[in-house]
Amino acid sequence: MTVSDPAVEDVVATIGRSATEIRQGLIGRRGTVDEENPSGEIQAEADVWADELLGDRLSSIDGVGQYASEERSEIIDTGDERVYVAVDPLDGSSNLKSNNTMGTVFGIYDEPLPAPGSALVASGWVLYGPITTMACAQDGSVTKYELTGGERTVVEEDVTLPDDPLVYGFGGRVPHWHDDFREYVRVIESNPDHKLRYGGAMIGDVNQVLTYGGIFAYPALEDNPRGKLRLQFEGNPIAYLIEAAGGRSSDGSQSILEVEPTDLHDRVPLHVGNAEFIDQLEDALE
Ligand code: FBP
Repeated sequence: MTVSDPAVEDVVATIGRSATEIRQGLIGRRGTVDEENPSGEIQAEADVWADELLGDRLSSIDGVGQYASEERSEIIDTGDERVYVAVDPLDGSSNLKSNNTMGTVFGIYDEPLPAPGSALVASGWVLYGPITTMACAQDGSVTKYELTGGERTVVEEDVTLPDDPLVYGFGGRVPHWHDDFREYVRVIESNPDHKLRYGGAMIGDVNQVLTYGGIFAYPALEDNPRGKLRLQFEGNPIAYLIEAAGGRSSDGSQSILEVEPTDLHDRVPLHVGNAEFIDQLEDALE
C-alpha cells in the first residue's frame, strides 16, 4: 500500500467533514457517563458519542482494515487490509466542563494495530478553537486547513516550526516530575525569550508549538512511569506531524516513532517541539 492510497484521503476528508457536526454535538453532552475508557478514565458523554460517530463512518471507508479508539477496548476489524486508523475522538475532553479548547487526533497506519509510529502514512488533528481547523501531515509535509460546514479550505502548505522557539507547556503535577526533568524545565523557564502556554488539552498546546515554536511535554512521572498520553492515539500522530514540520519528538531517549508497542493502549512519555529543545531534553534525561 502506498501513501497515495485513496483510502488515506477518504479518511482525512471524512474526519474533516465530521468536524462541524462533532463541534455542534458537544452541546448537551458535557456531562460524564458512568463508564471508564480502557485507560481507566471516566468518559464524557461527548467522548462516547464522537467515538461512535467516527467509528461508524471511518470503518465504512473502502480500504480501512481497522478502526481503533482511545475510548474503546476492542478494535473494529473490517477484513480490509490497506490502512489502519487510530483515533482519539476528543482529546482534552476534561476541558468540556470549562469550555476550553479540545481536538480530534488521528493516525493512519499501513500496518495492523498496535503499530509503531514508523508505520504511519498520515496523521493530524482537528482543533475546536475559536474557529475549527485541521493540521495534517502526509508525504513529509504539513498542511493547515480551515473547516466550515463540511468544507475544508487550505490556509497554509509546507508548514514548519518557526526557528526561534517561543512557548513551552509541561503536563503532569510538578511534585511528581522526576528531578532531571524538573531541572530541564527550570532552564527553559529561566530564558526570558520563552513563555508558558499550557491549556490542558494536548492538541491546543501542540498547535501552539506548531504555530509559534517551542516545546510541549507530558513526561514520565514518579507515580506514572509512562506518563499519561497514549502511543497509538496521541503520541505517534503528534510525533509524526511535528517531525514532518521539521521538529523532533522523544520518549526521553528516542523518537516516539521508534517506540515498539506491546498493547493497543500503551502510554508513552511525550515530548515534541523544536529540535534543539528535544536534543537538550534527551541530554538532561540521560
Ligand atoms: P484525553 O482527554 O484524550 O484523555 O486527553 C488527555 C489530556 O486531556 C490531554 O489532552 C492533555 O494534554 C492532558 O490530558 C492533560 O492532563 P492533566 O489534566 O493531567 O493536565
